[in-house]
Amino acid sequence: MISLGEGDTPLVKSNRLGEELGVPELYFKLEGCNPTGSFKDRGMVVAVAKALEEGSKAIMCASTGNTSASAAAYAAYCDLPALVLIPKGEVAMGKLAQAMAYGAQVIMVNGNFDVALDLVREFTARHAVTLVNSVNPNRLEGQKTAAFEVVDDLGDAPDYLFIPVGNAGNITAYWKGFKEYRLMERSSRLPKMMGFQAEGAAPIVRGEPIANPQTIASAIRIGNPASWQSALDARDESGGAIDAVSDDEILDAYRLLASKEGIFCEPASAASFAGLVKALRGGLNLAGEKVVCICTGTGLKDPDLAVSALATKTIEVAPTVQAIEAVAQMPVE
Ligand code: AN7
Repeated sequence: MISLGEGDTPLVKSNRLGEELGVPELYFKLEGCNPTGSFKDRGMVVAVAKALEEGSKAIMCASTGNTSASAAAYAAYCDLPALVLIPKGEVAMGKLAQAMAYGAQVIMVNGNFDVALDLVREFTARHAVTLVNSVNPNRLEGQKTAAFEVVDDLGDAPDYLFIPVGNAGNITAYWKGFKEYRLMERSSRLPKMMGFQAEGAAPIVRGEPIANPQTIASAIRIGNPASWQSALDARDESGGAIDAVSDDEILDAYRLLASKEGIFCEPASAASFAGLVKALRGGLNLAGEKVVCICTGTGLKDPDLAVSALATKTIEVAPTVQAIEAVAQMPVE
């Protein structure tokens, strides 16, 4: 009964990178087109609707940024107070600005995301406040709709789905969605699920929690994912893989997506495409396969990183046409 217009995001066919990489059927799902700029809105709308249904008086989450932005927006829309715990100094400016603008109470914790999530679990166990992190199953019910949309748009499930992994809720939700659609005979097959963590925050790949996760992709700076086991299940049941990509690989992917496809996503989002590039370099042949990369959030979330990482030089000129002619880069006439 509530909506800020989440879901129904575009599935865009690659115009350049797919051809260059030998993956002619490559698609990008633009989750940055959701109302708060990330996929979190799909799950948050359901979590908040269910909270209202149960007569909840407040919601709470821990967040690397996007969950807090989304929770704050739906709380504002529904006139519920939102409490958001964020790791101090580790959340991108755009996301912090959103939580503040929507009027959430922002509580900075001296600790990382994993610590903040433990605190939220403890707090919500003691008080009548609804936890809206992805350990709330209603979140995954909402997020699985992205898998439905991919199948609806392609006419069947893709062969491969590449997706970033942080707390591992989203890979769990997609796999649930693909399986349910298959069961309902809306698709004839299931994709291989290819999840990617950042190298310095890759507990699933390493097989143990990481106490002090580090990566430039702050959204997936998570050392002890809540949906760890279900991510392994998605990998194993689908015959896919969960691997790590370095910050350099993430930044290369981030630049390529923007400059060669017109898709400006945030660094964590670029882990999916970085993973695709890595898999191709490792010898995976995707020439005849339908491949979807999930772009989980918009690049505008982290403008500081964009300006520093892209390091494109800007030019200053006098306000004359001649000065512009002297510097303009254009095809020769
Ligand atoms: C852009 O906002 O965990 O594996 O607290 O913001 O489902 O955690 C965000 C995660 C990928 C990873 N891409 O998804 C949070 C948070 C973006 C993200 C992920 C996140 P999950």
